[in-house]
Amino acid sequence: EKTQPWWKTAVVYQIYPRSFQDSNGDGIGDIPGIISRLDYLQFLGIQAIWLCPVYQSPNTDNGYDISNYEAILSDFGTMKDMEKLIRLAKQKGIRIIMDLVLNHTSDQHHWFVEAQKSKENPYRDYYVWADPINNHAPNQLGSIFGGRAWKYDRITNQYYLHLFSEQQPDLNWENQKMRTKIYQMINFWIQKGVGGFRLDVIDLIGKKPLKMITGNGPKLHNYLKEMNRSVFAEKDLMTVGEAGSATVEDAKKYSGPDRNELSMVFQFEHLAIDQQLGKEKWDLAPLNLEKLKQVFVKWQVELAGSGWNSLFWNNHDQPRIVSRWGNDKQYRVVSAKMLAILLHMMQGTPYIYQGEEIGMTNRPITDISEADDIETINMYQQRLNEGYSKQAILASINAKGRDNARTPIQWNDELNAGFTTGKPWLAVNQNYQVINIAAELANENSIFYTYQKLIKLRKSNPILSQGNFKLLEDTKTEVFAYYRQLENAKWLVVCNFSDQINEFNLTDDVEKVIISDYSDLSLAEMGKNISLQLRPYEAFVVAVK
Ligand code: TEU
Ligand code: CA
Repeated sequence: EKTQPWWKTAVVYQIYPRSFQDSNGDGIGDIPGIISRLDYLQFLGIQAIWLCPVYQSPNTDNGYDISNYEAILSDFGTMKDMEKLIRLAKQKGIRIIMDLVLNHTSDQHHWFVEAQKSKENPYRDYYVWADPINNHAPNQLGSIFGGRAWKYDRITNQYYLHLFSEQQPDLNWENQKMRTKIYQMINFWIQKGVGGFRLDVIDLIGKKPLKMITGNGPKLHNYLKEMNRSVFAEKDLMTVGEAGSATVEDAKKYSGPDRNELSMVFQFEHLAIDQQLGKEKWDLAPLNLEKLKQVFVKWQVELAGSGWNSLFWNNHDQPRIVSRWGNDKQYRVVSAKMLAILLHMMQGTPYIYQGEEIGMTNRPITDISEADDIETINMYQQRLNEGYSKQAILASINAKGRDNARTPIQWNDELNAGFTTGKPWLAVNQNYQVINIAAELANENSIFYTYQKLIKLRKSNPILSQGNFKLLEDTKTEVFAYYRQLENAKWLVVCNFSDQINEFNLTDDVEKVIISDYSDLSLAEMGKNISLQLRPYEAFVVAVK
């Protein structure tokens, strides 16, 4: 049997550097801080780190506004520190996946500083410009961070495109010279020995803004094929594109084995289920479990053999999953484990967002002054203007705001949770004395050890990376159960996605327990054809005949 690429049995750990570990007391996490925690990550067992942007940036969007792709932000350290991180991580079997923001730069990037000077400037066409129409913006296109996506530039009497903030002008991918510069930059990082790339909002680079097309534009896949030929081909890299617009059919194009584009994409269909249809993420709706099952089943079944899934509950843009769909009060530990088991038994490459492995929770705020994120702050202002009450807006922010996942990592129960000796850039969650890594490591039944075990299982059981997936249809809605099967091996995954007891009829012959979230689950009770009373958030995986 042909060997699989390394990333098909890997688990990736996402680091938001600003909040991971501060090493010098300035309250900002940094690269030396990450280096000091590599032993912890090795103990967890992950094979790669997706490192959110560490490049030079004025930080209007915490690094997603890059002013120099080939320099490290001084808050985070130096290029020497970065090289050291790549080298020391590699020695521990951990590859570094860099975050590439290719849809836009910072307005302080020298390309944009030049481009703004005149219509004749050689960098002008690196960005997207349009003439006014009747003294107004060329069209109604909106920015993802609120307001119009067009900013008027007085010097040249034109508008430039910014699909995110005004300080994030969009690059013009139609420009061959710009693309070549980008490929050179990517090669710069490949030569430093990185293990791959996460490509920020890659589905937007084929945009046709005058036609109101943003995601999935006509030349998108041509650009990706060109990029692959120019930089990724024949190298042992993992590439994951963030593609909020991706359907299953799109994902096959991005990640199909013969397409020569990317290894996989992040799609967001499963994370859009708790928002009102056709509205924004702030417009909350309860989780519909039937829908969640349908979405997972569709992606699992349809990408099998013709693409590759990424599996994630969390990232730096999403609220904490244990607060979102688990129960962070009465059943925090067991619901966090259930969510982990449910996801990690599927086919694809799982991602763990920092702090998820210890069940970190959302951080509620009572006043907008406690918010840091540009998306949150813009939305607050916009909705106030539209007449929403403060209370309603804060409820949305506490449920969905990006700061929820960005609070510092809780290492121990000491000052500032061991994150910094100074004043943290964003307040530490007040529950750090109960929820912290030191406590997790000291408790053999902790969430941490469930994640550690899940990572090991994926590494050593081809059924997880290669087996097929089949939902059990005849269960209660609250019970999410499926089979994985590879040749003679068959695993049954059963998850009670509820704080109530739910019945499950076990019809298979159980051979052994692979993993469970209640430590007292006993094989002896698991006879064939018995009706099990699943406890709140109970989850187990068993090998069956
Ligand atoms: O996010 C893409 C994106 O569209 C997000 O703004 C997303 O819609 C939102 O956070 C969910 O509510 C990527 C990065 O992950 C994000 O941090 C950046 O702000 C954004 O691109 C711009 O670079
Ligand atoms: Ca620091």
